[in-house]
Amino acid sequence: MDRLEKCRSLLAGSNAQAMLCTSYHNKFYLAGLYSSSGYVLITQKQKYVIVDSRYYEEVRQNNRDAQVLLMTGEKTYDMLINDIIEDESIRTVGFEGDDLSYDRYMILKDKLNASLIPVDINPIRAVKDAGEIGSIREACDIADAAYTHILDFVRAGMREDEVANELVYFMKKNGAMKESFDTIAASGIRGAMPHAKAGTKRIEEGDLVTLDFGAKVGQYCSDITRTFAVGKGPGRELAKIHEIVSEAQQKGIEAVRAGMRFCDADRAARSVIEDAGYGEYFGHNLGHSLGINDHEDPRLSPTEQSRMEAGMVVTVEPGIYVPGLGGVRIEDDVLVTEDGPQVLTRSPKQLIITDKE
Ligand SMILES: [Mn+2]
Repeated sequence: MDRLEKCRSLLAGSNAQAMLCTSYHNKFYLAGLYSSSGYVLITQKQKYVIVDSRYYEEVRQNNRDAQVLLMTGEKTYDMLINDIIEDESIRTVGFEGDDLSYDRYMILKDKLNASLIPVDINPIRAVKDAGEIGSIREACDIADAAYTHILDFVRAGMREDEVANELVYFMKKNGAMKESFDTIAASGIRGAMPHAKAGTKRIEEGDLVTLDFGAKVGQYCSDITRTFAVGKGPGRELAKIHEIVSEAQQKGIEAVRAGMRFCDADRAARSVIEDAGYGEYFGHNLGHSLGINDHEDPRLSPTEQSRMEAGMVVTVEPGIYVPGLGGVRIEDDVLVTEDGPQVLTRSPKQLIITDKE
């Protein structure tokens, strides 16, 4: 099924006769439009892209299969949409409830001559096609190269944000359009905060450093985490924690396969951490789906009962975070196939100790 077919088939199971897309990710997915501005309207007959003059030419070139409509001061988007509503006798229009603000919803509700119904079309993006997987692979390769670079670059005495900025600069120099999200760099006891943004703390010799970062290629994200030691090895407990997280991550990856439930992968990894006595220090999900957004559904959570399908891309990222001591997380991006997991990020996962000089 192509993207429009997937969208229409999802609509057929809802009460909406057409779908009005407003989010960056779904407008990009359906029409190559990555912008806060503009609308993509999918009806059973036609795909419409409604943009102003800033986007018109580019959108027209990228959407030979669509009717591209120009909104202006005289012919506003609501007039254009109402014309379509009338032409195609549409009574109900779906909207993205998780994207449209309350204010914009109230305006649309007032202006459009159809009832508005919230419809979640994000599931159409869950299974990736070959082109999408190709972009994610490239994004993973760039992240891997950046990790190799940063292991060589980092020294005790540097600030976390200095390391994070170097990482982003390297990725951009090597083909990334941007970073997937704000880079997480947590050293020493800050490692106990799973999502600590890179700060001004200086990295000390013997600190464990957790870097969680990714590159975007063609709007598709990679998302990788590694935890390494700077200059000398960490204490015994943190070294042991690194081993436990490695083993949990391996078990989680092995449970990624078409037909498996997401919660079963979470369980496989979580059991390792619980059996080692650190269950209370692993407070987040095992992972999430990955695509145009860094965090997509379905999640690899303890409660997600749905099953993985070939072509989905997920992260596997267990961690242990001990307040006052530090933390370890290891994350890979994994393609779900019928035959099992295909790990797309390939950076080494053993506990690396960087050079002193
Ligand atoms: Mn992640």
